[in-house]
Amino acid sequence: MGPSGAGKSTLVNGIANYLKYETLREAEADNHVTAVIPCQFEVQDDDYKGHIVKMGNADEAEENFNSLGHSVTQKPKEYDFPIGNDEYIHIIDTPGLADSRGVKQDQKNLELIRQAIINVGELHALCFVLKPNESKLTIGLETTMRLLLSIFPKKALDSVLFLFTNSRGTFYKPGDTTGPITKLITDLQKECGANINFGRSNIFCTDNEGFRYLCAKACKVDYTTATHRDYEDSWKHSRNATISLINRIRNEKPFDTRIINFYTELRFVTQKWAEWIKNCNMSAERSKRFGTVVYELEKNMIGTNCNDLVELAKSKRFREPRYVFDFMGIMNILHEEFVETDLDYNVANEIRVFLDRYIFQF
Ligand SMILES: Nc1nc2c(ncn2[C@@H]2O[C@H](COP(=O)(O)OP(=O)(O)OP(=O)(O)O)[C@@H](O)[C@H]2O)c(=O)[nH]1
Ligand SMILES: [Mg+2]
Repeated sequence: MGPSGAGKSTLVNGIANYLKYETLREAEADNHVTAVIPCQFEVQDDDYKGHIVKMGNADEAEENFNSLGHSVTQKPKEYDFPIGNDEYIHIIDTPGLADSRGVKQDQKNLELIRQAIINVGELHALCFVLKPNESKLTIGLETTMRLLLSIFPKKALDSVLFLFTNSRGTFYKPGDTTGPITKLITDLQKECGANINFGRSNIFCTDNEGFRYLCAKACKVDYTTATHRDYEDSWKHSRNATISLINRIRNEKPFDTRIINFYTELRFVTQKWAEWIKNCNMSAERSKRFGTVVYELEKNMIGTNCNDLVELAKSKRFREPRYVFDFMGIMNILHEEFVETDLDYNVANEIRVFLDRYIFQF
């Protein structure tokens, strides 16, 4: 995931090749380049004349090349690569955000990403793909990160990894982007207690120009942005980063992505529950149940913004609980409130249906 043009699709193509060839020279000797995702880019010769390099036939509904700042990748798609021992790595490439078509397009793409994540069932890593040369926390970078993070429960944030592309110029380090990302992480920690690591163990730096060089060669276009030695080095660094990334993911415990839907729907039904609560006098027990659920929502998701609901609970004598409930704890509270008692207000039925659905899923 990440901003449009960060190099997500190129990275997936790079990985496909790094897993096949140890060195750029080996790949060249084999005279073969794998482009699992069609790609297209322009290189300029010494007279600044542009030459198009094009690999694979792009279906416009999947990869739509344009020079308008629109996201090239149109929808999330999974790519699988064998990594030995009968194991596969499954990577989902996604459309980029901060699309020049504006907020509406970003919302559409965000929803496509959210659905793809929920459908996959289990995720071992949430990879943010970034470029190393962003020295400011621009609105584009900040909103992209905030929107994407808002999909996940806080528990999933241990799986956040940062993948840098284009990093030869910064010696395969995150470079100036360190500042804005660190600031954003600090802000999120202050705002909602989200903990995101940004350090040696979850930063992986690549430069996929070795892959671009191979594509250009296959199209008989001279690619001379750097020396052959630089491309060989890029290949070596990017391949090592790919291997470290795979090793890291292998040891990661996956999280159940259906939880995302659970919290989103819980937010929705809780809003209705709140409408009912606003107008009634309730026992301390019942106000505690409502308060605990909204407090849990507020604690668990970034950007759900349930503060208004927490305030409502407090106005009904709710005090913040001493410990945070987990998913099953919340299910039990809802069960107590809506199944064990025979409430006859509309929302009760809706919540019962919601509970039935999730009780059997997990
Ligand atoms: N030199 C260099 N160019 C890169 C690298 N990664 C990507 N590019 C180029 O940057 C441009 C954008 O790359 P894409 O892979 O299409 O970016 P994306 O993140 O998939 O973009 P969207 O699909 O629009 O979200 C292309 O011209 C790539 O060839 C890199 O590591 N080094
Ligand atoms: Mg793409």
